[in-house]
Amino acid sequence: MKIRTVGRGIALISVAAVVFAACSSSGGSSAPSSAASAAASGGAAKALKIGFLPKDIVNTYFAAAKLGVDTAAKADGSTVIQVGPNEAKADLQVPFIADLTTQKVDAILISADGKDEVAPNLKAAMAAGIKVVGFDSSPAVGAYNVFVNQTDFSLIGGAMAQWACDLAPNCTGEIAILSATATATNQNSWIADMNTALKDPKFATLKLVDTVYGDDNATTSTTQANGLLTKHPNLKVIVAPTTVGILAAAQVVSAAKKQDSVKVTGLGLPNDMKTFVKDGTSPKFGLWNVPALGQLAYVVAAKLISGEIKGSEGETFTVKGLNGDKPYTIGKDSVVILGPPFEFNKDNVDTFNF
Ligand code: RAM
Repeated sequence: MKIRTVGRGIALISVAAVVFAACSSSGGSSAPSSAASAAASGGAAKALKIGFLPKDIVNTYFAAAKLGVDTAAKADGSTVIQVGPNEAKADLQVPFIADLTTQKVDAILISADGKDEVAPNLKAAMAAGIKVVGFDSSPAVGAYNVFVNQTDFSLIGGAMAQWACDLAPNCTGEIAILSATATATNQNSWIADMNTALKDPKFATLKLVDTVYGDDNATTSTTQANGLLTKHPNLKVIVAPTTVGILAAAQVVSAAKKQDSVKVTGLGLPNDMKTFVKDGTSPKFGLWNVPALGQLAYVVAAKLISGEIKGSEGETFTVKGLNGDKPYTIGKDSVVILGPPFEFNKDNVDTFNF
């Protein structure tokens, strides 16, 4: 393990190929303890009308992302209109895209429930002159101007394999995945990368016995977590690459007082998971700076609207307060990466507030 110190403390922890930032103030994304410090605007010349379309409007993860959008938009005098379904279903997102197009918003910020289902309507919005910025979960390539990815996908897959290894006794035994919806682009990429990572001989003693879907619904995720415990009595770790799934799994394991034999890891909101870090259910898990993700998505939209960027590979731009004020570069398929994610544990979880 390599530990590098930058900013105000231990910042970059490299575990094999996995780089996770803990408490970094100068890593890929700044680490404010609240959205308030994610204040840089898009520098828009005029007040903008921005449509914000999350996977669903119930999930608090998207409320955290919207904090960053709102803060940056406010600095520009822009308006943010949140619309979206009550359930994370792609077909339910489609009418909202059509509606935002009719409203002639300047940009749509979308986390897609399914990359292909939303593509025709997003393309129609783009044809009508609306800038489309995907964030969090990507629409199909060609159905957005820029996709703001929270972090390099393979970092998450590798990290989840490593956390499962760290939490299973002697890196040995059965593990299972509790995901979001079966069509989610982001979760599917992370799961694919985790499966690849698990082929490393160092994880040979871990056995992935199941992958189930809780649809980013608290009740379904709870049912699925209970189902995993019943179906796999020797299960050692539940890996949930979703803030809804990890919370449900942690609640189930903790309520059953099974945390000595089953651990929960994956991607979670620190505010949701503090209790479960402390009671031993989830000693480590990860995420990125969610308000900063929303902020970056807004700023990218504002820069597309002003013409400062076109969304082409190789373009660079800076956002005050993010990426250590260093330039972001638009990559292949018009993807911009926020920065390295954070690993949370008992030593740092209380310093985060989202
Ligand atoms: C859930 C959503 C979101 C994902 C996080 C980690 O809130 O599925 O898309 O990025 O988990």
